[in-house]
Amino acid sequence: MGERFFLTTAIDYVNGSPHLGHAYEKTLADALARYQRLCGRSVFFLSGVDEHGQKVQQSARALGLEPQDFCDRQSALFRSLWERLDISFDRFVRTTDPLHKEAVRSFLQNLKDRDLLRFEEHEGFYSLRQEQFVTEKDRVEGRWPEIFGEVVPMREPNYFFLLSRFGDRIRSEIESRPDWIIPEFRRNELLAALQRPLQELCISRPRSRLAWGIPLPFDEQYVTYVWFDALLNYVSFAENGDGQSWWPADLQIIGKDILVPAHGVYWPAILCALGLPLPRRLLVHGWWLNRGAKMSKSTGNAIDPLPYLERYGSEALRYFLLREMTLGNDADFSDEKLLRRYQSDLVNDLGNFAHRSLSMIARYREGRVPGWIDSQAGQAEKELASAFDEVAYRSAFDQGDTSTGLSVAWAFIGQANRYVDQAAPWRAARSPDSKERLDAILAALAETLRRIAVSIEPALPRSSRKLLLQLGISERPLLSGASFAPPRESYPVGVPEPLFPRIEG
Ligand code: ME8
Repeated sequence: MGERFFLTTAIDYVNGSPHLGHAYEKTLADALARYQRLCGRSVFFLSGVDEHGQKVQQSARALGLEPQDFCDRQSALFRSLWERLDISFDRFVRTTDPLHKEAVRSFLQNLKDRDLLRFEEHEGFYSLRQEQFVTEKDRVEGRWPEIFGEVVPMREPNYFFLLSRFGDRIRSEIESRPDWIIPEFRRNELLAALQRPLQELCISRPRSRLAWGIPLPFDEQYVTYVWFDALLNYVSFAENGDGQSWWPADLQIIGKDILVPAHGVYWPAILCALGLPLPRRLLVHGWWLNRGAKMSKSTGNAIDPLPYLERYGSEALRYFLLREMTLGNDADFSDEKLLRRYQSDLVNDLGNFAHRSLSMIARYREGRVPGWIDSQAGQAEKELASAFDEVAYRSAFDQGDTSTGLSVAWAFIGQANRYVDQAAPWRAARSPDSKERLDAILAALAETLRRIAVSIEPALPRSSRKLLLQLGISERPLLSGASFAPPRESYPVGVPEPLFPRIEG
């Protein structure tokens, strides 16, 4: 077993259906998990759904369903979408899992035993949408920000986690880790937020008001605050079939709306309180927008990935999401952009190169790639051999930057297509004196196709596998095998079949 890599995603609320924003995050995590496997690491990829809380209870009621039945139905919806998108998680979290409920209860008991919880009456304001107490300080120009939805006055005795005790500690932990958050400007935002004194965190909700949650182990009249429950999934599910915890995570992927305070303040404080290490890194992505507005369940402008999956297939949707979003920023989704990427990058660049290469091998050498002879390589083959910038590719994927990583792979594909045009194997095929030249070109093409298949694996796992199988390779690819090393013996390849059918606009 090689080095280990543990990565997690946010767990999605099941009160609505999965939308394109959720699909992006899971695809991003999947591409990075596949990249780590490509580097030879042993990967544990954890993802799942967040099933408790008021919003879930309300949505279930609105449909006349029991919350558990509603969660079963919704979770299946998320899972089946991730299967269609080839999301290769190793474990799927459901916070209603008895294992998780027991773990949360024991964490709470631990905090209680160590006097890190206080029971007191709290009088203030409560955001119904965020399911949390808010304070006067949260008002912007006298008004409650829209993200809070309806805010009502509330007076209620509750349990509070003594968050303020951990402010200095988490500030210094984060200050000492310059690359703890990607991108860096998010780290600055978090450090700015940590300059203010921390309020204690209310971690309970009275059962009389909210029945759908994990009961506190020491007071059954209360259930656990949904965020406290949800964050703990990362440690309660951190076991990957080997009986050991993989915590701390190497990478936690989340959207920008849940950095401050959830993953940047509450989560490190909870970990410190439990004596557990912080995650090694957080990757904070931006939002997919629909005509400039964040898509979300509550505003009803969410884009359903299904029709796009049906029209373009999972590979195209994955590629588009990974390529089009600049890491950390927001991006506007549009049908035209997706169609453009599909036609130019997938049909014309990748599909075309694969098809031309395999067709020429079929036509000129009856489907056998000629064995490679070093002395036959000319300048053009040497340039092609060094055309894949593996260092740039690795450094982009190591930073979670799939867009740059894929642009490196596509620069290589572009070079491969130019090589075909310049080497013009059809000309060599017409001249009986050029047999050796044609052999060298065809062997270089097959080898280039193999390297391309390796480099696209994180984003396009199906196409990668199809191409490798056509080249007679069934083993799992490794990035260490992406350098130019064409076989010296001749070998047979499969019949070319189009990877990406043309779609009319
Ligand atoms: O926040 N574009 O769940 P959630 C990109 N259950 N990403 C988006 C997005 C968009 N338009 N909309 C949402 C929750 N996301 C909690 C998480 S983790 C312990 C608990 C991202 O269903 C969002 O940023 O509202 C988050 O990372 C994830 O989808 C789940 O959002």
